Amino acid sequence: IAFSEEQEVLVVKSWNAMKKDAAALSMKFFLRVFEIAPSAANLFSFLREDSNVPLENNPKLKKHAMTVFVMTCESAAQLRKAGTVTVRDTTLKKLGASHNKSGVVDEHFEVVRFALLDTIKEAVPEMWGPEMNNAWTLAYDQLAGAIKQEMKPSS
Ligand code: HEM
Ligand code: ISQ
Repeated sequence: IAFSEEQEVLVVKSWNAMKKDAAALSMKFFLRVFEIAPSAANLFSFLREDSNVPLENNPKLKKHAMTVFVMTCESAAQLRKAGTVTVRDTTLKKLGASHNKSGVVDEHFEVVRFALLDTIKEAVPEMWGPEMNNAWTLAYDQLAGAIKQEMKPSS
């Protein structure tokens, strides 16, 4: 994995600074996805079911957003130590299967990456810069690539 020690330091440093605000940041992250791609909301069963509740008050969304944000950040922070992509509480195989079933396509991963980078940039503006952007992009792309790999029908 082409993830350098410097990049690991940047990711771990910013994740440590964001951790305490993970709940609020997760919500921002999720809502940002739907700002960029409103139609992506149709992919989520708990949004289809509770479509009359405002997005930001949907309790399932809150819990879900937090899981995804923490999973993505921890996977990034672990990347060098583990030597490969790892996820907490589940497997890449399960993630691949569920995302496939939900109708997620490659373009969605770019929307989520954009929303993630935007959220981090807003959370730690004093740390943000091209190196931080590159480090998070690389870490996210490894995780997204691993999930996409498991989404292929052959795997
Ligand atoms: C479900 C993580 C990318 C849409 C989930 C779950 C997790 C997760 C942990 C819940 C468990 C499961 O259903 O397996 C991630 C991570 C991603 C990623 C770590 C990228 C690195 C995406 C993208 C989309 C997406 C790009 C499309 C916008 C969904 C949907 C569900 C889901 C629709 C099912 C929600 C439901 O109806 O219950 N994701 N996800 N995910 N994700 Fe993602
Ligand atoms: C990916 N999968 C499930 C939920 C998500 C919420 C926000 C951003 C990405 C996500």
